[in-house]
Amino acid sequence: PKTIYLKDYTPAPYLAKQVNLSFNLLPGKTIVTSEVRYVKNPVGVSSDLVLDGEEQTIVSVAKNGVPLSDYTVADGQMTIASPGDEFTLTIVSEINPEANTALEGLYQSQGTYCTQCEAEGFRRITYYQDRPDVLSVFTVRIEADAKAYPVMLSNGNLQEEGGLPDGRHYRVWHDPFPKPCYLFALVAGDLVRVADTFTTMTGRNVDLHIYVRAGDEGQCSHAMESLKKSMKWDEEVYGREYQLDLFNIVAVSDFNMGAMENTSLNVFNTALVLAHQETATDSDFMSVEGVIGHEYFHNWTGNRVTCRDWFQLSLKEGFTVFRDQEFSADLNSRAVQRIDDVNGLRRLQFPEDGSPLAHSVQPDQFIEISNFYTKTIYDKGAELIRMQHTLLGPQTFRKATDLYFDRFDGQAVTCDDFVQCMAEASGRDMTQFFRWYKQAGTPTLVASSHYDAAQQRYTLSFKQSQPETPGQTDKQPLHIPIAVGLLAADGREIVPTQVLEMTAREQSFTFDGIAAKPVPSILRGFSAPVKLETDLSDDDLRLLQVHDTDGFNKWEAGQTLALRTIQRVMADPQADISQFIADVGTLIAQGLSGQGDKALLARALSLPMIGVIGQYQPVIDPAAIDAARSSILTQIKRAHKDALAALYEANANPGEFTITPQAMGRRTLQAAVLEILTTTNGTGCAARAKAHYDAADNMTDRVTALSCLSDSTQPQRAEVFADFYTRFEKYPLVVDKWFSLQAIANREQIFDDLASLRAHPDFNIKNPNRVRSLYSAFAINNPVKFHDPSGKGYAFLRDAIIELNSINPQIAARLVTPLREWKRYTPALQAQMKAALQAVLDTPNLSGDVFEVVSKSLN
Ligand code: HT7
Ligand code: ZN
Repeated sequence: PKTIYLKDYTPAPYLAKQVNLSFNLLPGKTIVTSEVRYVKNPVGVSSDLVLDGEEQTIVSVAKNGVPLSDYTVADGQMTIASPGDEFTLTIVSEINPEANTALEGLYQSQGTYCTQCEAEGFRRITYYQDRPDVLSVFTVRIEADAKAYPVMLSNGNLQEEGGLPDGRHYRVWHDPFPKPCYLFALVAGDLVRVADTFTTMTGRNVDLHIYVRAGDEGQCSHAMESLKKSMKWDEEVYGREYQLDLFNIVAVSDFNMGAMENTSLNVFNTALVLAHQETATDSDFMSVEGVIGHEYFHNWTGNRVTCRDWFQLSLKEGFTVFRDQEFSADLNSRAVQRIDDVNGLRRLQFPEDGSPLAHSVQPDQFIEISNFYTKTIYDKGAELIRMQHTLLGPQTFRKATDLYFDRFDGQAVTCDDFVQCMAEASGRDMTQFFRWYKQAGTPTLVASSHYDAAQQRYTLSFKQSQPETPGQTDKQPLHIPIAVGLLAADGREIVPTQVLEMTAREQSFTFDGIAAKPVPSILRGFSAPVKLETDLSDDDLRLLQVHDTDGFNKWEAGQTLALRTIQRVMADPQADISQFIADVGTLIAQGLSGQGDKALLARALSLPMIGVIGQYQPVIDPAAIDAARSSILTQIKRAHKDALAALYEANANPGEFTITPQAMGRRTLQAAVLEILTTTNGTGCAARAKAHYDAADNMTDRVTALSCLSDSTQPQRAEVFADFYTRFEKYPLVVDKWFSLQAIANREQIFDDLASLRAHPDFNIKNPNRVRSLYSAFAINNPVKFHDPSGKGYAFLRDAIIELNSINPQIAARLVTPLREWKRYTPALQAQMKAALQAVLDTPNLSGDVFEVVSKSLN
């Protein structure tokens, strides 16, 4: 496989003025006719036209209507030497969507034709310059059997439709906005439509259509409401209006990722559209809202202004994640949103940044771009935008984004262009800030403090350091925004949040007029994606946990105390942790008094997950972490059993389902309490969890009960899992949950359970959601059994990667993720993880996708 370098970028040799595509959808084959008007690019460096194309049979090629044979095809590219300054090229080719299990290009999902062209799927449809900087106006004609495929959609507006002989029909779609081919989409199937409208800020009416399979139309209202909220939010917060008269969303069951932002024809994984209280959890409802927002926001950040090349992927993804996070924060609880986002970053992006696959937000090289849809590009990328927002402040940031949209609408640009707009709008020099885009690895920030009573002066000192990452040894200091507030010993805030700008490796900041030694609240709102080390005492943290005005840092103080406690118990299982246990009692009492936000209390009562704790260990031993964590949970339960039971009852289901933040907060608090109450997995625990299941009138409560029973060996476990399956076997997304909730079980029989699940008639290796529900759930959310000393967990994953390599290389490559960080584990586990990776690498006919991640992991 070939490595592609950012430094080798050159503009496309030809511009595509107009693209006419015609699809004849036939049983067993699809005939694609592509007619493109090419014009030589004045800034192009070559005169040869080089078109990308894969997995298709060329039927004919013609230039200006005259058959052409003077071209070569090799290594997935067609080259036509010096074809002239302006000409029309017509290529007819044949593809086979029914046989396409990679789910890239044109494929079928349960009989519905659909496309996935980002990043390089368009080349599986026709020969074209498959790169994001070639923008063109597309007209698309689709022809198919009218009965089997009554719905036929593409981007833009419907221009023409009609009947044809032999029961066939056609539709012509035209998208007036030039776009790169990765935003092209086509859907044809027998789907039902849910319709609504939105009136834009200038009074235009936009038709909103969601297409789903018959029977699913009752599960679309949350997605539709989320779409309307997204459209309004983008107008209010960014001044961005939708430009076309129609916005379509289509939900399909077989999809490699969550969703795709194709212009005016978003294609979604059903998991991120369908939501009903009976079948979707609160967390599903939140994900639907967030991803509907995310794809809609791409209309401006990705589509109207797109990427020059795939090294700029974070230009659209980082910015759009930041936008969807802020959208969700505005609609729900800002502190809860931030806690969940940071938890995700620490659990999934920090490990990536510390692994052999660490890469910068604007990478310099890749082999397979689909492997670069990573937590770093998305979530660290969003943190980079957030820091710019923090540094500039909301008004100047808005000025800068206005400038960005005005200047680059209709263009394909770079991350440098974005940051330049930040610099121009603010008058700041952002050169040093740009290092965040180029340097991989999570920086460490060490904070210390000094109080000078005589001078009434308080000094905060910081040291920053960047770890070495593959190919990057010489790291320069970063420009780090550190949001800080100061509290007095009685908990009063004496200095409200201010942003300190750190630019040197070591830097101090002074606060004058401070009458007594304060307690600092550092990195409020997690103002930079760093690992923070402070010299705060346990008492300082306890003060912050109670009094900090910053919701994120209030929670963070409690988590730091929990981490310290876990570390103490890991070092000495008999360690005295009575103070920590007593503090948890205070939190429970607070909950019983009805004070405070329930969602925040639920998070405060939850110990950090094993994956997060591992990030703070020099060598990760999941079983040892789990033992300490379980011992603490058991002590909490024993000490506060009655209070916890009372808190559980006080938050019982009131019998009326809503998805307001308050109702979700109540459910999540009850779930956190039930998790502690059932932690010992005895008979009483199982009875409690079953009672929770029996009282449930919604999926959130059912999943809570199942997850509390998952590790159990009591008879109620089998009863409840069987009932759940029988009730919901017709709902694939719920069956996914049934698979996952068993795959995460930390119990002896797990490897037998996994084998039965793999052999279950509902398991389908070709469906990515089902694969994720078994394999990713196990490998990511069952750290103890995945890292079982027998190596059986690694072998289970290894076999799936090898099987999927030839079926769906993108999904196979993603499954490698939990093995990448092998060097962080104990020597015994390392050896087994490495052996599993090596076995994959030794597999014949390894796809480029899998080869890249496995070979880099082993480096
Ligand atoms: N922009 C979309 C990316 C995407 C994708 C990438 C590779 C393979 C399959 C894919 N499906 C969608 C998703 C997004 O970030 O909005
Ligand atoms: Zn995106």
